[in-house]
Amino acid sequence: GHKAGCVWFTGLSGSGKSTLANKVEQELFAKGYMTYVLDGDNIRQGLCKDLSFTEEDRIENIRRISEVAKLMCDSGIVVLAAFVSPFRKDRRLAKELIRENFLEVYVDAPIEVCEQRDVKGLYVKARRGEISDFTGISSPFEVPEFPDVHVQTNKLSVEQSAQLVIDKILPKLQM
Ligand code: GGZ
Repeated sequence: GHKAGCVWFTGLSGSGKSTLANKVEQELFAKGYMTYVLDGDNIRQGLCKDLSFTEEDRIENIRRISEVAKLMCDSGIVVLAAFVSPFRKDRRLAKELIRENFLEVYVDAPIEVCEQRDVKGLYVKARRGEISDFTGISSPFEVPEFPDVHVQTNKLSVEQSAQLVIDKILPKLQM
């Protein structure tokens, strides 16, 4: 049977994490895998709605998500987790907890590009000081040192980016 795993997407707001996670999910689902995308949209309104964007709350956010992702992996699902997850230590803890078929994907776009995209208008607000602790502006992002996949979303199409991820995760799921 198919194996489970977790692809963990990390990057700035607007770097393309959720878009890429959804594309990868489509591809894996088409191959018969059970898949699920976890992202801010389904986590921060429910499980983590009590949490803000302070360092402390982001740590707790990622901790809870890691525990959920682990349970989902145990049940046979390939979890696509798309969170800013700005701290190296928390990404390492996620990896150590989940263990099985864990892949770290650095979804990389220069902040200028993310800011120009400004899909949700959050960068404008952050620049005006209307949002505090905004990643890349008033809160740090620790660039992954050794990601399993480094995707430059301003240079590749979504399809090309997804292919890079698929090429790395499929062999693990098939082992
Ligand atoms: C970063 C923020 C913030 C602040 C709201 N900093 O582009 P988005 O909108 O859809 O993704 C961002 C999302 C980040 O939530 P995460 O749970 O992924 O963050 S973390 O892993 O750091 O816990 C952004 C929106 O929420 N958002 N305020 N201050 N992103």
